[in-house]
Amino acid sequence: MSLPIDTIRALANEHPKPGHLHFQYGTAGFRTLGVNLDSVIFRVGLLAGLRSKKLDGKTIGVMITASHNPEDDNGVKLVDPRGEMLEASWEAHATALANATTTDTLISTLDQLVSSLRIDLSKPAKVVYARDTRPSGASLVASLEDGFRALNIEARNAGITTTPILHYLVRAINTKETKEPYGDDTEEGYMQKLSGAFKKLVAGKPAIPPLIIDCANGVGTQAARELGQYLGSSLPLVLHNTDTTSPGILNHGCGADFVKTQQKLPPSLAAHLRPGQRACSLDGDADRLMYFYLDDRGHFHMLDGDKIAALVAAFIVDLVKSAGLEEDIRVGIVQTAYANGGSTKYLSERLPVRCVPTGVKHLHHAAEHYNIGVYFEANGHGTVLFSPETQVKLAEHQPSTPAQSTALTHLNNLVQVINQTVGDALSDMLLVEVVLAHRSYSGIEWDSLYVDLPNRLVKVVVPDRAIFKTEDAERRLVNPPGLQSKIDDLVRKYESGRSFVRPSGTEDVVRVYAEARVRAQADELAFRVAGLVYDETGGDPAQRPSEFL
Ligand code: G16
Repeated sequence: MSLPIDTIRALANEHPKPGHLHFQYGTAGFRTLGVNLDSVIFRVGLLAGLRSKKLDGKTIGVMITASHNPEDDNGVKLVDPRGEMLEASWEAHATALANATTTDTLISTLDQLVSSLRIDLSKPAKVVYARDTRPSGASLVASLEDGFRALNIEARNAGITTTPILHYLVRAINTKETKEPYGDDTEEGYMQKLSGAFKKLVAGKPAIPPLIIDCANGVGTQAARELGQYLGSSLPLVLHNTDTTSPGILNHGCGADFVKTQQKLPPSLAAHLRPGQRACSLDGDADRLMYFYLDDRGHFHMLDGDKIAALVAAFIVDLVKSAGLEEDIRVGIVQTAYANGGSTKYLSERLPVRCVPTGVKHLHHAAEHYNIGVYFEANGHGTVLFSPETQVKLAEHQPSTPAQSTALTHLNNLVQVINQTVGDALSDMLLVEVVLAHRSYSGIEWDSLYVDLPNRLVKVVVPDRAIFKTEDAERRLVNPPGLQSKIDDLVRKYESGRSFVRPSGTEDVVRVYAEARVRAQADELAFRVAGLVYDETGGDPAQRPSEFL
């Protein structure tokens, strides 16, 4: 069987590639201004079909979202059959297809892929797809559907939903009628699975006070609303920033990325949050989660992905011990260079900790090496993985005491409440609430597990971020030459100083992270390193990062 060239040609001609643009499948798929993505999304439709055929007709996911980015951006990522990110070797194929300059080169690139990857075109192709609430989403879905039509792909539209729900659906569809079904392959199935396990985990605990959720004016709004109905009084949710239709407000002055990068309360919550009350922010596609609270003096305290990892990992370790399984089950943590030095110290005194490059795909794979792998990026993106063998062990282990039995039941319910396919703000939120309920912690006790080193993240706009190359899990620059030693010289001047520079995978900027013993020093170090980066790339002196200098 060969490619349906005529159909592909006719449809591809309706989605021409803009001549001047180069696209790259990066940290989170393709991501750029929504108006530039028509051809890319059409071609992703084709690629999803090839991927499914290559995997013997397993269902592949396609999510149209730009997550925490501004509203005008959009993007697309592919999801592999177990709900994990697209296999890394296929990222290059995605990039090649996206950059084919004409319909003819697109067809020849497809042909090459089919033969080099030995894809049997007679196999079926199945895809499930969804989008977030961005205004450009509807027309991009139409482009994607043309891609499906071109290859005669059986496609299921999951509508407007969160990234993690799409990942859930992919795994649920592919594990249906297998020995390890992930859940009913519907949004209701997701809600029931998570809320059901949550209710079992908090049964008998004192009533949980209401939790404020900042929905970032994004797609998390409707999912949180629905989840709230399933949870009922087990966890009262109070939703804010729920306007998904007014232009320009998605992720604007709110959401998980705002909280993390600004390290402050979304202004829209100021009138609603009482001292001591817990609140959390989702990002634009609800795969990141940040908690926070105000203390008695009204000071803002952020509980980020590192704090979530510390809270959750310690709880799981205790349960494993109480279940009598500490000799059999090894719990480990995966972080990135952004992890606060305070968290790394706290965690590595208790557990094995690995550092990997930014991007959930790297963390996910590293976490698979543990029996239970807890991975979180500081930005609030993460989850917990229970290896298949561990899940069997937990399901089959015979406890010898009532205490062991209780701990084992909790662990089995955690397996259900956690969305193990990818970081999931709503699932992570339930997980956090479970631990807080079991520990009788407020935000204050949670926050006091360890003290964060003051830190600062700065974006630098440079002419070409591709010249920045890193090594050692992005902790050191190898290019431009000589820049790392200048950074090292600066860092040495600051007590507990640490700084690194990496090109963003989702925005056209270079990111600079710095931390130090005191706030002013962390700020100063960040801006001085940003200045070095700027000078190195020959930017306009008028736009040099100048705060605190
Ligand atoms: C995506 C990835 C995250 C990663 C982030 C980094 O987030 O899924 O794992 O931390 O990009 O972005 P950058 O490379 O720009 O620093 P999201 O939430 O945008 O999908």
